[in-house]
Amino acid sequence: MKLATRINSFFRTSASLIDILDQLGQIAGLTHVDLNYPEHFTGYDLEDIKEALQRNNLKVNGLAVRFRDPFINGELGNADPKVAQEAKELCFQAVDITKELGGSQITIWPGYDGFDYPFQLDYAKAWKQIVSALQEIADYDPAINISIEYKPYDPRTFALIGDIGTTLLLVSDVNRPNVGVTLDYCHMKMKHENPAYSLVLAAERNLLLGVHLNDGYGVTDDGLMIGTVGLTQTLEFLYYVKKYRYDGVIYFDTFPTREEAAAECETNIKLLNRFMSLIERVGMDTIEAVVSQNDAIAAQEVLLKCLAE
Ligand SMILES: [Mn+2]
Repeated sequence: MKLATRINSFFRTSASLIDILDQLGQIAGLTHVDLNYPEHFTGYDLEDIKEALQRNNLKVNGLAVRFRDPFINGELGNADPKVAQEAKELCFQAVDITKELGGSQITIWPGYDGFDYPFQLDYAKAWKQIVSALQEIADYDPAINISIEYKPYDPRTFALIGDIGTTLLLVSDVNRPNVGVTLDYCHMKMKHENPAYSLVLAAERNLLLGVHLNDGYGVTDDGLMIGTVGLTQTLEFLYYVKKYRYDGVIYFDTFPTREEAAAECETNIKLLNRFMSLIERVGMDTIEAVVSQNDAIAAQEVLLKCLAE
């Protein structure tokens, strides 16, 4: 499995990205990193980052574009053409650096493209503007994938791109082969989606480019360790990760605000390995046979088998 973890979790106790890369290199099982652009690059020489990645045997999955203050009223869909252009430029730069670092994709979470009040936003105009911006970003370098990570709210009351259906509609409107979807478990729970179903909708269309695992209670983006709250839903989600042979990176998007970040990451890896071996022990065919019955009682066979001694 290709695994990555959230770098910002380590900034609580480490001031330097290079130190953090050295710490990540010590965690058995971690293979990739996702870097935030521009924040993780500010004050560093790209060559130093490359060197730290190499000596720690870490590959770059891609860059996550982080939109800050100037974009709080919208990014690609901002009504001010100058701000919208700056948002695009940020994505172009992220594509360039991703390529330079040997990564394959940028992740765009359009967290500020949304609204808080009725009559605040011209929905059709913003939508069309986002579609055309994503087309430009996708065409800028067709070798780099563009993955859209949706989240239903926070920081906006309503995100424009807030659920699996809307995201797939967006990807369909953008209509470029290098545009797809990143699924974040907590974001799906916030929208009351069942994560496995969202995965199937994306994977059936061959659009699954990223998986962010974490857990939470569904109201906010809790970023808890994986499977700790929604064990059965996580197992179902991972069953489909295997079934569709998703071979991209699994990224632990967790927020160890009190916990030691390396130990927290190692626990996520242990949990994931255990969940995957449970699924193997029960058997993909057995699970498929259970699912084909469309029977609530029969469905518990999977859980019972997982819990069997
Ligand atoms: Mn995420």
